[in-house]
Amino acid sequence: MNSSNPNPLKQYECGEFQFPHDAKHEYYDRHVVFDHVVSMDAASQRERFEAVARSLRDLLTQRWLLTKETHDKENPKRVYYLSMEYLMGRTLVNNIINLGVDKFVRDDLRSDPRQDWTDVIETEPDAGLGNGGLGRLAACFVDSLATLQIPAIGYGLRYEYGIFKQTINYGFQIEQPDHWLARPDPWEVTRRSETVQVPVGCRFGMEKGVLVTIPGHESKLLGVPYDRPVVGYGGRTINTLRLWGAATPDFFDFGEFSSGDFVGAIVDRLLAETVTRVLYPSDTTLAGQVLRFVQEYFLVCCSLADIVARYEKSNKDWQHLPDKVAIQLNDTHPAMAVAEMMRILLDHANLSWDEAWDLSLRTLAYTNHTLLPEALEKWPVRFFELICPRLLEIIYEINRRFLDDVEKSHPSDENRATRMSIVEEGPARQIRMANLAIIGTHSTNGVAKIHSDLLRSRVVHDFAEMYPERFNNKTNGVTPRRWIKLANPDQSALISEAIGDKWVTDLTEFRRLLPLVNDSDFIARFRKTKQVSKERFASWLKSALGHEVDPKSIFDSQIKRIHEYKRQLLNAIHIVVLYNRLRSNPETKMPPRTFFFAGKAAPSYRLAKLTIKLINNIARKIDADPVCHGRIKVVFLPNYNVSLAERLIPASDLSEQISTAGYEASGTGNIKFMMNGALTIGTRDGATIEMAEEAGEENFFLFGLTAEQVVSTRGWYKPIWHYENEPETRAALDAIFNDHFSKDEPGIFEPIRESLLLKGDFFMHLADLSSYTQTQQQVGQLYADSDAWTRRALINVATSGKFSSDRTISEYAADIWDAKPCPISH
Ligand code: 26V
Repeated sequence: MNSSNPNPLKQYECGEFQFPHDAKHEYYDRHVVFDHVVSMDAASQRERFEAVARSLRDLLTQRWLLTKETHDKENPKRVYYLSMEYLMGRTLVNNIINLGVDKFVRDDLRSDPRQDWTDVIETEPDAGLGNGGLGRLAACFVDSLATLQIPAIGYGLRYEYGIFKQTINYGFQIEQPDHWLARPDPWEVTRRSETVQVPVGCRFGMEKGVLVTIPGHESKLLGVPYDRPVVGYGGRTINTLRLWGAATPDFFDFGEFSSGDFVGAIVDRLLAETVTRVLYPSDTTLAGQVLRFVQEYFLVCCSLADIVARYEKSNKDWQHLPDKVAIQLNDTHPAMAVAEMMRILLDHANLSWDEAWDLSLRTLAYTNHTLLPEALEKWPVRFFELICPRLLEIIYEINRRFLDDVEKSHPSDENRATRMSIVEEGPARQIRMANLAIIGTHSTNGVAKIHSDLLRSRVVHDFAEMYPERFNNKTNGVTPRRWIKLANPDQSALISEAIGDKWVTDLTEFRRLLPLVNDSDFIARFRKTKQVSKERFASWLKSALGHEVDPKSIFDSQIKRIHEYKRQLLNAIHIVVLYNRLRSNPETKMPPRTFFFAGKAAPSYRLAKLTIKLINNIARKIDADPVCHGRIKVVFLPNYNVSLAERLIPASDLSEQISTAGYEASGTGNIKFMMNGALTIGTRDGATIEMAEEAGEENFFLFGLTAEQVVSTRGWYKPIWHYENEPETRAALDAIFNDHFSKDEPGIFEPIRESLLLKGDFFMHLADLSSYTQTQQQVGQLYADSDAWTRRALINVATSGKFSSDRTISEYAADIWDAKPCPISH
C-alpha cells in the first residue's frame, strides 16, 4: 500500500462541479459541507468537531490499514485484552498528540475563522465506558500496547449509555443518563461483515424494567463489531479497540418466536438489543442480575469467536494457539472465557480434553483488581443453565478434575476442597468466577506489590500454595501521553526544554531532572508552571461552575469513586477539625487551603451517597462562615470523569490517597498526581507504597496504620475510645451528628454515626484520624516554604518514571504473554 496521502477531492473537481473551498482545507471543509450538508458559515461547533475528527481519521486510515496488513502478513503473536470497561475519555486531542499532527491541525483546521477551538474540543463527549480504575487502566494499556508496537486488540462492549452523569441537587447526587452516542461517533467504524452469532439457551422478556429469561426456546444474538483506532505515539502502529454492539438476526423468525405477532416480534428484537444498552454503574456488589451476566457472556462469546476466526485464517494447526494468541482477562468479568475456549477446542476443533486444556491454559491469563470480598464475582448456576448450558457442563468437568487433584495433594481435606471448589454449595448454587479464572489460566497477577502479596497470603491462599508459579505482580502504570503531555502542556514544555522529549516514550528519563532540584532558577520556573495550571483551573471553575477559588491556596484534591474504604469521610472529618479550630480561635495559623472532592457513588450505595451530601453540606456551611473566608474552602466538583481529571490533576498541590491500608489494590490516580508535581498524603497502600519507595519516604507524607496493623488491631479496635478520649475528634463528630451542618435536615447523618460509632467503624477512620491530622499539619508547614515544597514536588516528578504504563505493559509482554513488538514500516 502507498502510505502517502491521497487527495480525496480530485473526484469532486468534475465538470462544473467544484469543491467549494481552496485545497488547503480539503479534508476539513469537505467533511463540514458534505457530511452535514451545511454551508461553512452555518455549521455548528459540533459539526465542526465531527469534521475535524473525520479529517484526522482520514489521515490515519492508511496507517491503520497498514498495521492490519503487516500483522496479517507477519502473523506475530497477538495480545487480546478482554475488558467489560474502557474509560477512554475524549479522543480528539489525544489522537492529534499521538499522530504528531499539531501543526497540521493548527495550520489547516484551526484556521477556520468560525471555529472556536476550545469549544470544538469540548463538544466531544467523554467515552465513559467504565466505572473507575479498572476501566481507565484498560484505556492506558491499549495506548501503551500501540505505542510499544505490540500487535493487540482490545475487546469490549459498545454501551450506548456510559457511566451516569452526576449532578448535585441540594447536596445530593442525582444520576442522569449519559447518552454519549446520541450523535454519530466520528471515530467508530462499523464492520457489519464481521458480525458474529452468539447462541443463547433461552429467550428474554422484560418484567418491571428488568431483563428476565424465558426458558424453553434457544435463540441467537448478533455481535456487531464497532472498531476504534488506537493510535500509538508517533503514529506508527495503529491498533484496534473492537467494541461489540448487540443486535438481532435479520433472519429472526417472526412466526416461531411471536406466533405471528408482528409487533411482538419487533419488541422481542429490541429486547435483544438492550444487552449492550447500558454500563453497570457499580464497582463492587451487584445483586445477581441476568442482564449483567448476559453482557459478560456476550463479550466472551463475540471476542473468542473473533480471535479464533483470526487464528484460523493464518494458522493450520491448533497446537500453536498459545504461540500466536495471548488473552488477558481484565478481572473475572470475562472469566467465562475459560469455559468458552474449552468449548471451542472440544466441540469445534475436536481436540481431546487434555489437549484442549493444555492449549487453553497456556493462552489465557487473569488480572485481579480488588481485595474486597464483596467484589469477587459469583454467578448462580441457574443463569448458566438457562443461558449457556454447555459452558456449565464444561465448568463442572473442569471442577471435577480439579477437585481430584486437590484430593490427591491433600487427601481427605474436605474443608480445603470446599473452599477451593468452583461451585459454592447452598440453597442456590453459585459459580465462583475467581476460582474458575485462577484454575483455568497460566497466570494470575495483582496490580501492585502489596496487593499481589495480600492476594497470595490472604484472599486465595490455597491456590497460591497449589500453583505458586502462576502468581505474579504487575504494578499498574498510566500513559504519560494523556496524563502528562496532553493534560499538562506547561510542565511538559519545561521538562522537554530541560531534558529533551524522550520521556514521552521512556519515562525513566525523568530521573535526569534530579540534578535540577538544586537549581533555584529551574525550581522557580517549575513552581510557575504549577501556578499557571492553578490559575487556568480557577478561571475554568469560575466560568463553568461559578465557584471562586484562590489559586494561591493549597489545592488539595481527593478525586476517585466514593467508597467507604477510600475514606472520603476521613478527609471530611479532618476539614471539620480545622473548621472547629478556626471557630474557636480565628488567629489559628493555617495556610489557606481549597479542598476539592470529585467522584461518583454507585446509585445504590447509601453510605457513599450520604458522604457526598455531607461534603456538600460542610462546603455550604464553611462558605457562609466569615471566619473561614480566605482560610479554608470546600468544593465538590460534580460529574467526575476523565476530562475533569485532566484539568484538576495538573493544578493540584496535594493528592489525597488515604484508603484503609490493605484495601486499595493499586490506585492509578495517585500516580497521575505524582507525575504532575503534586505531593501525596497517603497511607501505605497500593502503588502509593512503591511511589514512596521511588521518591524516598522523606518526600512523602505517609501516615496511619499499615495493612498488618489494620488486621491485628481489628479484634480490639473501639472507635468510641477515640470519641471519648480525643477532644478534637469528639468535637468534629458532634458537629456533624448534632446537625451543625444540617440545621434543616435533622438527623440526616445518623447512618454515618451508626457506621462510625455503633457498628465498629470497619474502615477505621477514627483509628487514623489523629495521625492524619498531624501529618496534614506538616503539609501546611512545608507549603509555607515554597522552595522546599517545590523541590519535593520535582523529586516526585523525577522519580515517577517507573509508573508509566509502558513499563507495566513491557512486563506483561515479557513475563505473561511472550509478545514482541511488530514494527510497521514507514
Ligand atoms: C466490579 C464489579 C462488580 C459488580 C458489577 C460491576 C463491577 C464493575 C467493576 C468491578 C471491579 C472493580 C475493581 C476495580 O475497579 N478495581 C480497581 O482497579 C484499579 C486498576 O487496577 C486499581 O488501581 C484500584 O485500586 C482498584 O480498586
